[in-house]
Amino acid sequence: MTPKRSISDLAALGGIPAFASPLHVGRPHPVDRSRLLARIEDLLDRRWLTNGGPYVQQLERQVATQLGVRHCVATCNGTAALEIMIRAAGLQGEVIVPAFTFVATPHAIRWLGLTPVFCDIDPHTHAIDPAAVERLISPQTTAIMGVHIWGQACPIEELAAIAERQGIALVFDAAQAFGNLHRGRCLGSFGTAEAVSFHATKTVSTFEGGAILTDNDRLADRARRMRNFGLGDDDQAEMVGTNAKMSEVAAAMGVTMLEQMDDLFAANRAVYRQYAAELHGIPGVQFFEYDADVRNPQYVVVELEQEVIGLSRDTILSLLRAENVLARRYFFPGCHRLMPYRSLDPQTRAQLPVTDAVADRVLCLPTGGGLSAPEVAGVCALLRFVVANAAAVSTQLGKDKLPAGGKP
Ligand code: T4K
Repeated sequence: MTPKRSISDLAALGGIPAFASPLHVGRPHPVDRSRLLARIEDLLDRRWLTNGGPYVQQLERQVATQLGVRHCVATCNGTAALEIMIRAAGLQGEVIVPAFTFVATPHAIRWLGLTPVFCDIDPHTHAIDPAAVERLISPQTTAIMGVHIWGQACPIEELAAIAERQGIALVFDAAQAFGNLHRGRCLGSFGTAEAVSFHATKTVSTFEGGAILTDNDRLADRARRMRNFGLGDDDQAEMVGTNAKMSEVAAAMGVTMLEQMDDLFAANRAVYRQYAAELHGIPGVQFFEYDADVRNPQYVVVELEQEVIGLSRDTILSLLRAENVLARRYFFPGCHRLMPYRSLDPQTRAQLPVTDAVADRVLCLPTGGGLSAPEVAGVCALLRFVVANAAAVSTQLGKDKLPAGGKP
């Protein structure tokens, strides 16, 4: 990293970028190639490439055992897992979801013709606010979909109490949460069902992939059929279905990454702890601290307080990007402000003040495979430098306009 001594060293102001190549959020961890390639050779030799082959079955068994859940139904991605979970659970009408989530959450609901009803979040945990959920229940509500945002458990017990009182289902988008715990129990084993993602950017990856996790035998059986065109045991369609099967090569990747899981989680914890230590005490930079339960702090999240720093989150993002620090403003601007939702229900925006405020402040810093301790130190030093020199940077930027924040 090229150190910064004066603001003219900032790449956005004419200096050399701090990093020669880009630092990403959620860079895939390196997989044990020899083990993966041996498995790929094996599946090629066997000529069984998809449709519930041995690696998919092995992955499903291992995940179910590790998480302590009766059924794991592997799918081609996390979004398909959400869609099949919703349909297999028989949800209809309205489903209450937080707006502060990846857009796949409401899209899965809407794709099936149901209505996502957006809910506000807690300012500290960034998770769905149970008090706000209560206010959104209507006669059309059939479920609450909690999201374990940043991979940390959302308020499961409070949501379960509401769901029971109202006689509605409770399902979870656990896309970011694979392998994490809540009060000693694995996420994926709560509610009627949960859906996880094994996307390339997740610590345990199958390139693309996902799974439905449930203790409900009927739901699991329906989900298995639905992911395979709705076919029953005699190859006849018994219900409407789709093709959401996981391939053998994806499952071979998953089985290999499961073997590495503990080491990968430990690597993420080391990065998270280093960021926590090195960002400590920077005025206006609030570090998101995970519960002690979280084994895999995969996202490193800060909230940047413009009123303290004197620069907006988006200006800081532009400065970082110029330095090859490709931080991300997940999940800006909140799903309620994205199409089609903002036009379907323009009133919602005014009702989600915490989501709006958090979405304007959050920045995810580089994480994932191959990120070195000196690189983390460099990112922290850069952020510290920008904050310390905010007034001068702001004055200079008045003259040199920066491009907008870039990819959210
Ligand atoms: N629900 C929630 C709460 C979710 O967070 C997600 C997915 C879902 C549902 C749906 O699950 P999936 O259907 O995706 O299984 C990423 C991921 O694509 C997405 O899986 C994830 N959440 C979301 C939070 O982030 P993008 O568009 O921001 O990712 P992308 O392609 O920009 O990748 C992020 C960074 O990783 C890049 O800066 C570059 C790096 N990268 C990415 C890929 C794919 C690599 O270095 N190598 C790679 O192969 O959505």
